[in-house]
Amino acid sequence: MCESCGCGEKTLRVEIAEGLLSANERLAQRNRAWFERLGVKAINLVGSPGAGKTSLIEATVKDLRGKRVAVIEGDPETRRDAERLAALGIPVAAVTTGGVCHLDARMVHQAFHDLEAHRPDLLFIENVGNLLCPADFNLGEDLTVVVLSVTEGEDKPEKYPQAFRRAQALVITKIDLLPYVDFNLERLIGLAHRINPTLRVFPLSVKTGEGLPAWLDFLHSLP
Ligand SMILES: Nc1nc2c(ncn2[C@@H]2O[C@H](COP(=O)(O)OP(=O)(O)OP(=O)(O)O)[C@@H](O)[C@H]2O)c(=O)[nH]1
Ligand SMILES: [Mg+2]
Repeated sequence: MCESCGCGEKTLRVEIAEGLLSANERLAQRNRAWFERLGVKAINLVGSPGAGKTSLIEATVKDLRGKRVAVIEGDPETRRDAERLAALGIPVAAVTTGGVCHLDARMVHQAFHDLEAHRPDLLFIENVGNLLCPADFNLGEDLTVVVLSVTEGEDKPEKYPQAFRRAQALVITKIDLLPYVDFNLERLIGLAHRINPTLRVFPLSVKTGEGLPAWLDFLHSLP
């Protein structure tokens, strides 16, 4: 309740937010059932702007053998990342959120209508670049993967715990830059595991290819 005038504004805002989240949750469950019916593994990539999400998808698609891949590409503005990926010849559905800081289950649902006919085995969903809002919105994915680059600092699990809590895997990108930045890989992994002890961790570089095989093996091993 707003303390100065008693208008109830805060209560109303909380009720609207809770209503939106539960509507999202219902649609996320429908997405999940849809993906399961088609045998699609949906992977929600969450990370800061420039963490290397699109580059990771590009490198994965180039090296992943024997799997049909499709991508839902979320961006606040422009279709640039979607065009980068479409250039690799994979089906891509672009979602331009118009400044909204996360994808939601409805956006993913609508986008997947354009991809369903391709019958992908893996569906990458590149969320809008940030570590905060996407953590609150279930999309119906099988896996959430946090993508964090070594240029961002190793304190991120403590600052954005919800994203790390939700995730099943952490991809640490740009390890080719480790000699040039103050970044303690072990400390990051320790902090991430303190929040989520079962988190699988994949340090890698798409520039040198180091670490990519372990990530690809992980994708191949998904049930
Ligand atoms: N050195 C190095 N640079 C990388 C690596 N991965 C990505 N980059 C660079 O990092 C920059 C950002 O990469 P993107 O893949 O566009 O990042 P993103 O997370 O998709 O960014 P947004 O979609 O804007 O949120 C690009 O200049 C990439 O070339 C890496 O492993 N090593
Ligand atoms: Mg991108």
